Amino acid sequence: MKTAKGDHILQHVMEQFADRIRDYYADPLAPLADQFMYRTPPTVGELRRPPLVLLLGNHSSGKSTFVNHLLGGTVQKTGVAPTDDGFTIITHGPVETDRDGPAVVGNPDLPYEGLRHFGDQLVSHIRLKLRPAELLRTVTLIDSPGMIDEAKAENGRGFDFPGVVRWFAERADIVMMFFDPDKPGTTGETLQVFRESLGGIDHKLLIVLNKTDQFQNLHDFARAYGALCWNLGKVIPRKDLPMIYNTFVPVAGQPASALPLDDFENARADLIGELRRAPTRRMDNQITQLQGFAERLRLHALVIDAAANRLRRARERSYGILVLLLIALGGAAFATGMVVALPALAALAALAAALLEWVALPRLRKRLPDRFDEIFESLHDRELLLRERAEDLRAMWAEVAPRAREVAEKRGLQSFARMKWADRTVLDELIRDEIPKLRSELYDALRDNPLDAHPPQDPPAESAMAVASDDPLPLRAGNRGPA
Ligand SMILES: Nc1nc2c(ncn2[C@@H]2O[C@H](COP(=O)(O)OP(=O)(O)OP(=O)(O)O)[C@@H](O)[C@H]2O)c(=O)[nH]1
Ligand SMILES: [Mg+2]
Repeated sequence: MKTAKGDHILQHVMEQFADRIRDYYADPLAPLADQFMYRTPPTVGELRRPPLVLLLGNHSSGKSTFVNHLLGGTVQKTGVAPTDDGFTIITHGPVETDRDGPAVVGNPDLPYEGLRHFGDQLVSHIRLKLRPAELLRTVTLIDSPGMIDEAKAENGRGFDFPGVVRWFAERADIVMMFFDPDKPGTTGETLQVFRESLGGIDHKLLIVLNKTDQFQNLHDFARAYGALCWNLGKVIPRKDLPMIYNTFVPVAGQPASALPLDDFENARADLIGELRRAPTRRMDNQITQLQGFAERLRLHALVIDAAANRLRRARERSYGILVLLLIALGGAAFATGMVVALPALAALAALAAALLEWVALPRLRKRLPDRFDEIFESLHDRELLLRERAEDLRAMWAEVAPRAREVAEKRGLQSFARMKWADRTVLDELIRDEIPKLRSELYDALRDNPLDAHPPQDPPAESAMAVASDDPLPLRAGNRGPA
C-alpha cells in the first residue's frame, strides 16, 4: 500500500522534473522565442497548475453522476433533462465554497484568466467549487455542459463552445469523453467538438461508453458499441480503435441489468485508476508540451533565419556588385581623363543605392514569406526523405507556417538578428538528446516510486481516494481557492 512518505518522495521527484522543465523554458527557449517572436512559453503559473481532468459528453451521459461518485457526495446536480449549461471547475479547498465566473477568471492566482477572452457569456457560465475531498488534492475535475444535437454552438450557447472545449482540452491531462446507449456518438455537437476541439490530443483522450447497466441484452450492447465505433471512426483520424471503457455508475432505483456487470465494474476501476494517474500523466504531458514547443520554435526560427539570411545576402551581393561597378567605372574615368564624370557617377551610385533600399530589397522582403514553404523544404530535405518523419514534420510546419509568415510580414525580415550557431546547437541538442533523456528519467523515477503500486479501486467514500499528503506543493498554485 502506498505511504505518505512514498507520496512525498514522488512529489519531490515531480518537483525536480517541474524545475527542470521550467529551466529549459527559461533558457534556451524563452530568449529564442523572444528573438524570433514565437509564442510566449507557458508561465510558471501554468506549469504549476494542478492536473486537470476534463469530462465531456452528450447531455445525460452521466458526467455529473460520475463526478459525484468520484467525490463520494452530491457535488453536482444530475438529471435526465439537460442539467449543466456551464463549466464547473471542482478543486480542493478546506471548506465548501462556490465562486462565480468573474471571480474565477479575474483571479491571477488561478490558471483560468485566459477564459476571459471568450466573453462575458462564457464567464457567466463558469463556476468554481472548492471541496475538501482528498482526491481533489491531486486532480482538479472540470464538468462540462452536455452536448446537444444541433451544432449551433455560437448562437445557441452564446459563446464559442468548441473554442472553450479546446482551451480546456489543451490544458487538461486527461479528457474523458462520455457516451451513453441512447446517443452513441450521434450528437451533432459531439462530432463538431471532435473535429474542432480535440485534434492532436488523442493521447490524453479516454472514451467512455457509460450507463452500460441499461443494456437489457448483448444484442443492444453490441449495437451501441458498434455504432459508437462507427461514429468515432469518422472523426478520429487514426488507424487503430482507441480504448473504450464500457462502464456505468450504480444509481439507486435503476432497473437491474440483464447483463453480467463484473466487466463493466472492472472497466470503472480502470478508468478511475487512469484518473488517479493524472499527476504523473501531467509530467509526461508537460514534457510532450516542452518537446512540441521546442520543435515548433526550431522550425519557426530556422525558416525565418534562413529567409532573413537570404535577404542579407541579396543586399550584400547587390552592394558588392554596385561597389565593383563603381570602381570599374571610376577607374575607367580616371584612365580616360574624364574626371568630370565622377560627380555624375556618384549621383548614379546614390540613385542605385536608393532604388535598392526602397524598391528592390523591400520587394524581395515582401516576396520571401511566400517562399517559406520552399525554404522549409530545402532546410529539411534530408529529414523529409526519411519517410516516417516526413508527414509529422510537414504537419508541424503547416501549424507553424501561418504565424511565421505573419511575424515576417508585420515585423520585416530585416529586423531579425542572425541566429547564433551556439544557440542552434543548444536547441538541436535539447530536442535530440535532452528532452528524450528527461522523459526516460521520468519513466525510471516512476518505476522506482510508483504512484499506483496498488490496483485502482472504486472510492466508497472520499477517504478512499486519499493521497496522504498535507503539502501538495507543486500543485498548490491552482489548487488554492481565491483569497
Ligand atoms: N442507469 C444509469 N443511469 C445513470 C448512470 N449515470 C447517470 N445516470 C442517470 O442519468 C441521468 C443523467 O445523469 P447526469 O450525471 O446528470 O448526466 P450529465 O452527463 O451530467 O448530463 P448534463 O449535465 O445534462 O450534460 C441521471 O438521471 C442519472 O441518475 C449510469 O451509469 N447508469
Ligand atoms: Mg451534468
